[in-house]
Order: sequence, then structure tokens, then C-alpha cells
Amino acid sequence: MEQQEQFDAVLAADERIEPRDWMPEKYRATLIRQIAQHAHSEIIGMQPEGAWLTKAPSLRRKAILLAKVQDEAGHGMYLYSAAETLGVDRSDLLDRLHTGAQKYSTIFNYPTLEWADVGVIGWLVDGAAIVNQVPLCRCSYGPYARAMIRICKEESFHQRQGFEMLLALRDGTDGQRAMLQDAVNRWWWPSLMMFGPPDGASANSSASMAWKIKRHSNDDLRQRFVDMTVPQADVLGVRLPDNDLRWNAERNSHDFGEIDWEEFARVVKGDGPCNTERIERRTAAHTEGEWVREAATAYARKQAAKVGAA
Ligand code: BYC
Repeated sequence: MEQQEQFDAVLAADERIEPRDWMPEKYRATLIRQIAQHAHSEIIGMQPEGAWLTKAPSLRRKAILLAKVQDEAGHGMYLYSAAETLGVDRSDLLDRLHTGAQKYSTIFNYPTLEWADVGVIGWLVDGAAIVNQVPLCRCSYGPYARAMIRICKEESFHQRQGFEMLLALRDGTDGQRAMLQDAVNRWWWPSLMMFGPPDGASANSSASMAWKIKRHSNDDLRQRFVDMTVPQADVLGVRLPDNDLRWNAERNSHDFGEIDWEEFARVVKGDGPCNTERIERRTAAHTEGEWVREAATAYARKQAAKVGAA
């Protein structure tokens, strides 16, 4: 069978493409693009939450947040490893992040101004991530699909810890409830932008869906997230900041207002509230971590030599 036919047959049978298999170069390139951007988002995502590690209101909350931030680093590692199976080098991908040649999610360019932001990130940002990422567990590329299974389990845990923290604020003082509402006001619209541009403007969707990398369109997943989140907002006693948000019985879904796509474009292009700060911090951490990478490489070399000698 021709290579292309074999590739098509694997997709048609809903089986997985593995690193050793032949694949079209455009399929490889789009996977590298998406997996790398996803990995970058995970490690940049450590910053807004990490900012609250020293300010968490109790030892319990600090320990939970520390574990969550470490999980994000782990997700980055699984994803860079998955990308490397496609023949790219992790250090090249990091260079592309640092120089702005590759993107990361717009959501992490917004600041965490208050403690409630940490819980709202868990509820809305991790909640959106789950809706977007559960279908990726069935992505046609094996290493990405397998990485996503573990990531999604951990994201579900993150989402629940965020919600649990917000329940505590709901049951707290008027000041705590006001802080919760203010955080929701600021994170709601950026969370909707996480799903990407509307379907009509999504350049990559049709190819990615034909290749079974993406299983649903950006708008379908965004709608699913809105429908899932509205009843959760009721439980928390918060108002989602959208005057056009209402149930549509005909569509059996919620209608919602227009997303500010100009703001989205600005943040993608680097002009969000925290883009510069995020990349500066990331680049500094990379430079400061040079000695750790050198030590790890030297240690690995020593261990390999020991095994070779034995
Ligand atoms: N931000 O053709 P489209 C997380 C870009 S991690 C920035 O629809 P695609 C978490 C897009 O890349 C969150 N850029 O693209 C971590 C494309 O530009 P290029 C990240 C965006 O790939 C820590 C252009 O716009 N999640 O949740 O078919 C703590 C046109 O878009 C964004 C993932 O990466 C955006 N929001 O669909 C807590 C999941 N949206 O590349 C949580 C995996 C779009 O052509 N990725 N762009 O220059 C995906 O599912 C898809 O890549 C997307 C976009 C749905 C994001």
C-alpha cells in the first residue's frame, strides 16, 4: 500500500499514528505547532498562579497551590516530550517561545490581582482547558493522545480545587464575595477566548479536523463550556458579566454576547497586559537555570558511562 493510503486507512479506522509511521509533512508541522504551543502555555501558565505562592492565606492553600504549579511544569514536560517524537528539539522549541516565533495561550497574559483569581483560574481556565482537551485524548497522534489522558486527569483535579476554594469565598464575608465577583468579571471573557477564533476565522480547523487532531470546532467547544459553566455560576452565587447571556430553548443552549476579537488579536500579537513580563520572566528563568541543565547532562553522562563500564 502507498504510504499516503496507509496513513488514510489508520485515520479512517480511528487508530493512532505513531512516531515511526510515515505521515504527511503538513500533518507533522501542524502537530509540532499545536503541541509546542500547548507545552509553552503550560509552563507560562505557572507564572500567574506562582505569583500567589508566597501570599496564599494558609499553609493548606499554599501546599495545594504549590502542587498545582508543579503539575503545570509536568504537563509541559509531557508535551515537550511528545513534540520531540516528531523530530524537533526541545531547546529549539524553547528558543521559539522566547523569541516570540511560537505562541502560547492568550489567557496567561492577564494578571492575577487578588487571591480569588487563583480559584477563578482553577474554575474557569482549567474548566475551559478540560472541555478543550478531553477530545485531544482521542487525537490521531499517539504520543499526544496519551499525554493528554494524564493531563486531563490532573486538570480535573485542578478544576475541583478551584471550585472548592471559591465555595469557601462564597460562604465567607461580603468582602470575600465581592473579591470573587470581581475576579469572575475579569476572567470570564479571556476564558472564552481560550477556544480560539470563531470557526469562520479558524485557519487550521478544517485540516486539523480532517486529520482527527481536533475533534470539535472552536465554537462548538466554547458553547459546551458556556452551557456547563452557567449552572456552576449559580451555585457560586456569581453573575457572569454578559447582559446577552440567556437560555435559548430552541437551540437547547445558551446564547451569549460577542467576544472582543480585537482584544484577542492584540493579546496574541504580544500587546496584552502581561506579555512582556511573562516572556522576560521565562527567559530569565531559562538563563538562570543553565547550570541545572549542565549538571543534569553531566550526571546523565556519568551514569551512562557507569552502565557502559559494568
Ligand atoms: N491564544 O486556526 P486556529 C491550559 C492561534 S493550556 C493564543 O483556530 P488551532 C492550562 C492559533 O494558534 C491552554 N493563540 O488554531 C495551562 C493559530 O495561530 P497559528 C492552551 C491562539 O490550533 C496551565 C491562530 O490563532 N491549550 O489550558 O486550530 C494552567 C488561529 O487559530 C489562541 C492548548 O494549547 C489562544 N487562545 O486551534 C491551566 C490546547 N487560539 O498557530 C490551564 C491545545 C488560537 O496558526 N490546542 N490561537 O500561528 C488547541 O486545542 C488548539 O491549538 C486551539 C486553537 C483550540 C487553541
